[in-house]
Amino acid sequence: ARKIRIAAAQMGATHLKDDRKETLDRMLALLDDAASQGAEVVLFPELAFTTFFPRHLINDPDELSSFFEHGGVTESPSAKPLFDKAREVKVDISVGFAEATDAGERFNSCVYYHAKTGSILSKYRKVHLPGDFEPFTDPEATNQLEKRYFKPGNLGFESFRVPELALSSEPIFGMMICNDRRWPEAWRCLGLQGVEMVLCGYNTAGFAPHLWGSDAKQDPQQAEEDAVFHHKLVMQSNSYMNATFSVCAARCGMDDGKYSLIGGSCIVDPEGRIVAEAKTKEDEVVVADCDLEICRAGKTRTFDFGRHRRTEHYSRITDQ
Ligand code: CDT
Repeated sequence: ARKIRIAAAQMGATHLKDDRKETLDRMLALLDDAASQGAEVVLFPELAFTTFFPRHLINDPDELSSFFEHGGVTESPSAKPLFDKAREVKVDISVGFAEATDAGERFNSCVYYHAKTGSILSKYRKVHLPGDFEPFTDPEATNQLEKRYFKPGNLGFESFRVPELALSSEPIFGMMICNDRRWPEAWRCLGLQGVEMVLCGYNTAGFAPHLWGSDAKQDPQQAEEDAVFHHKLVMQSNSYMNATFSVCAARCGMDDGKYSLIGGSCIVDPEGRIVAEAKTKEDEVVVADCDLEICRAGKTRTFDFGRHRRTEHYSRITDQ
């Protein structure tokens, strides 16, 4: 057995004007909770330290800057206590944040932080940025201005090994962020590296007819049900098709009394089954024991890529 106890730290409503210290305190409490349940790795959501600010048009540069971590996330005063706590409780964390580089670039990023060595093992920058550069003209529409605030990620989909986890051999991890989970190419890039555990934090609007754009989704309740269905569909199917576990952590709930984000944080096994999932749309820790050994069946049989893929027919995927 190569067992890992993994946790998704789901975060409920986080409002635009919430004090960042309060949000950070919630994250510290979630980490304590997960640690007390014996979790070895805890995944936090996309852009976990603030509200989902890309829904707002923010023209004031100082205000916009206040949502970003500057000078390296582990040293940024508004994020550092989380990494310090991870070291203290000896639990690895993966967390999403808005990254401002010294060169003035901005990305929607996440890191995997190795508690034992106090170092970042891997960083990922979101590749698939949904939404638009310009806000909608309809004042009722919910914006998704990720193309305005972030550059597309430039680090690719790189798997990485985590030392001293899972006993007999080091597990292979990969990370993606929110909208990436809807793109099979992202999963396949990790799958081709033999990934055994995919981490994905997200903020998914429950009702955003201008974004999802289908008549069937005009009813907010139906729209949210569909959004949860599609979320689970992509997590379960892509985990199965790449013979990997996956963990996803939501920022969810009703932000500012009017922006609904779906819950549905869960842990999926390589057969595509949900083995643990959130019961609320609030701060909640979801924990599961994952035996990475069971990835082997899919990787050596149905999805033995070396034996069964026919790459001569796949060139359209990258040529177009
Ligand atoms: N944050 C993020 O990437 N959200 C997207 C919304 C898509 S457009 C409503 C998602 O794929 O969940």
